[in-house]
Amino acid sequence: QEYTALKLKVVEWAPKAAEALKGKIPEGASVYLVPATLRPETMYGQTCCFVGPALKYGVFKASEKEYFVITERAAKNMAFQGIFEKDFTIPDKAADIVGSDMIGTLVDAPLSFHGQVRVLPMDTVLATKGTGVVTSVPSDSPDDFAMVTELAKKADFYGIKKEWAELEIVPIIQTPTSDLLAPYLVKKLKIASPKDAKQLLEAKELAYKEGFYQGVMKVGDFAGEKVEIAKPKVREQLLKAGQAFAYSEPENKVVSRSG
Ligand code: ZZB
Repeated sequence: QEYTALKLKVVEWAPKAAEALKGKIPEGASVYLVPATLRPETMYGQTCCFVGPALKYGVFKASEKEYFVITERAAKNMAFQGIFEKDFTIPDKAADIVGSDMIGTLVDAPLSFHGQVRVLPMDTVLATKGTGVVTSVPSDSPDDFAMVTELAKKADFYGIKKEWAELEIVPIIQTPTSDLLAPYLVKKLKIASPKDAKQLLEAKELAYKEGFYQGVMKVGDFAGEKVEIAKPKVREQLLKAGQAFAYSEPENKVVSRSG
């Protein structure tokens, strides 16, 4: 899988994260949460950034001035792919941090209408995929819409401020059925919560297909162009601006030793 890894610069740490990182990051360095996405053309619609509250992350040194918050597994893959400045075989880790400590952190979200968004919890984030950090686009990702709906409903339970989960969901892609495809599908398939895994998987597949083959951009520099055409262009813009980089996921193949 070829992902676009997006750099969400930390603007303000949640108190527990600030405590955990105290004295561990050099003065003047920037720290980024780095979600891996397959949908760079949807970045206009980012409303928050998800981490797994129980997942362990590292703050890895990418260069003298830049640190990435990702899983250890992703850091090893990135080191192997030559993404870090030095060719660390074992990536240089400045600190450990658990997802729950980052909830509430404010980050810059490149291209997003909202400019800055909060880090919020999502229990279904997999440690075994991407970077373990997920950028949330509730307009076009059914999983994300189901999760932000749940978070807004039960803000106290999740220990967040309700308004962090209630950023406006702006339409960014028009398809034959809707310009808010994820909310449309969540309603249509009667998805009540992030626990409806089976229907969410179906909704995700439908959203990918319809968005990619029949979607037209409503916003951004490529408004009016088909998603198929705009996707690589938005990606290139992000890469050129230094706001993202290519990250590929090794295939989960079983290697036979018997030859
Ligand atoms: C933004 C986005 C916008 C995404 C969208 C999807 C959609 P997939 O589809 O299963 O192959 N993702 C990335 N890493 C993780 C993780 N560790 N755990 C859980 N989810 C993860 O995986 C690729 C997508 O799954 C990624 O692309 C990311 O969400 C999420 F409008 O980024 B995406 C219809 C989907 N739309």
